[in-house]
Amino acid sequence: MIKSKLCEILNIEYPVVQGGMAWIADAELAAAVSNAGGLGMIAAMNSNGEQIREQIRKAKELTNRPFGVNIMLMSPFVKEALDVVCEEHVAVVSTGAGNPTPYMDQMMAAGIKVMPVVPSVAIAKMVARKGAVAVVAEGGESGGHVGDLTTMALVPQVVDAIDIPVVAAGGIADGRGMAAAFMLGACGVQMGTRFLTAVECNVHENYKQRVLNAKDIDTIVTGKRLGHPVRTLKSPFSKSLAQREYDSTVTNEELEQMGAGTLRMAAKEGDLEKGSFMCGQIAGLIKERLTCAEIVKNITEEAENIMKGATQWVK
Ligand code: TUI
Repeated sequence: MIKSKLCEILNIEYPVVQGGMAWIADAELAAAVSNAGGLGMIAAMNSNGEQIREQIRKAKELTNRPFGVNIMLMSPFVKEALDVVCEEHVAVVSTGAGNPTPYMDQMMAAGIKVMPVVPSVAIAKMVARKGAVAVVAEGGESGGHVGDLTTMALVPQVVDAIDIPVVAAGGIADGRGMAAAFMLGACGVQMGTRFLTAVECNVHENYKQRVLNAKDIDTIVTGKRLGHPVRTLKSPFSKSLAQREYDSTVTNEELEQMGAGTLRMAAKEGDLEKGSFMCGQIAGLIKERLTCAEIVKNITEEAENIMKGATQWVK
């Protein structure tokens, strides 16, 4: 049994957090992960306050265990999202795609445990100073909006820089990755791509199939020119976007316009031509559909066995 400080702080059984994937991480997925003993996360993404409230209430009906909400800070509805998570007394809030420090006082005053996703040591230090209970150090192997550093380089540097628990994210989908994260000093893992193909994940079937069929080199990062790099599966859409990024006759506004609504098209409609299939580099490792309970239990047990066996290397 792996018990870490993260389990104590978040009141969970296994140190496994589900990433707050936009258009994908709904109340059903979050509740399934929390019922499995991990920490499920509802993605607030670009939803308005009432839509977020509905998802939170649904999750409360589906689980008695703690769950969280991920607030995407580029959303036009950040203020509404903050008010709703406070009113609904959500146990944990993680943030992504921006600096959450201006919003942390409000959440902490409402008793929420704030666990920001950070792409660098500087932001990790900032949020730790402000009162975060833990941070998720997310490497650029992950899907969606990515930072520059890899998980391998980021996690130990964040661990050394702050004295609150660090959760590793990016490129982790099995017990080997989890054990490696612990060796880097993390005390938990967050996974998104792994939960994409979970039985309880309501993402479109075409999206699941694309993840299950993906090879190691099947993802691409676009959006660097716009200041928000995003990792997706290679597709007709992402390849054409990548091409246009290098075309100086295409304006930034045109590029932004090209991306609008494409994640919804992938997640809800399974549009293989026009959709943006956000996905991490570890997709190549994911070959089966498991329940959230199997994912959480298997990865933790596998990590435990690897860590127990690690003494074989020490003579
Ligand atoms: O946020 C994520 N992953 C995401 S958000 C998202 S929705 C989206 N869709 C289209 C374009 C952009 C976003 C899909 N995937 N992961 C956590 C994360 N946070 N990665 C990087 C960051 C981050 C970046 C900058 C956190 C803080 C930060 O601060 C910069 C600053 O100082 O403002």
